[in-house]
Amino acid sequence: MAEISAQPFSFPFRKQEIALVVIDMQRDFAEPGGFGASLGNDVGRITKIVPEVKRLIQGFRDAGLPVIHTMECHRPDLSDLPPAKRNRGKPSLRIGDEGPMGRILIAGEPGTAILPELAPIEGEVVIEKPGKGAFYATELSDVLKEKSIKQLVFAGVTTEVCVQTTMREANDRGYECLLCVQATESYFPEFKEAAFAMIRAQGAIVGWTADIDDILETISHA
Ligand code: C5J
Repeated sequence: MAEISAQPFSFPFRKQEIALVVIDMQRDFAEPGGFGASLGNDVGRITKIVPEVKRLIQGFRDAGLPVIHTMECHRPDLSDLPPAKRNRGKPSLRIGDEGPMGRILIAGEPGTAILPELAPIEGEVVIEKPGKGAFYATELSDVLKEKSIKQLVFAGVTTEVCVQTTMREANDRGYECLLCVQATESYFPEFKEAAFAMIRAQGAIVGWTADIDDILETISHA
């Protein structure tokens, strides 16, 4: 069986069962004036990984493997936004407020869109999610079942929030999860490293981590 060189040990690669999930590569997390910046974060950290995320997506497309994108966003009437989420912290702009790129994290607004360099192409699934995890209140489980997917490679932002939450949700649902080290980022470098360590500890208790070139190398021979 083909393997991807990974930590804490090789990831068993099954071509018919694998998909890439790109988490929340949205303008709201990567550009000034968006949600990430409103929380006081350095969004420049996120834009730096765009070329690597693009390379990973292209590798999956070239290998004929599915790519799934997620977007953290809410309905314009905020009916899927619990007050506990809207009121959390002291951002300069709250979810639903009008910002320089439209209403913060609201479906259909310019700032909520996926970065143009990473835009989904025809046929790729886009999951709109109101939570940090991509399984909560979405159709993701049904999509994966319908495609007989059992292995998920993860990219996107932020490592310790939406990426790790989704990996944990997926792990509990029986998916084998692999996080691409170069294609994920956090506003906090120490949290990114801690997330990698937590994921692969105790014999891959949540999943695996791997370098992008090792992933691309294996899938290119698929
Ligand atoms: C956050 C995310 N950090 N996509 N969202 O609020 O990680």
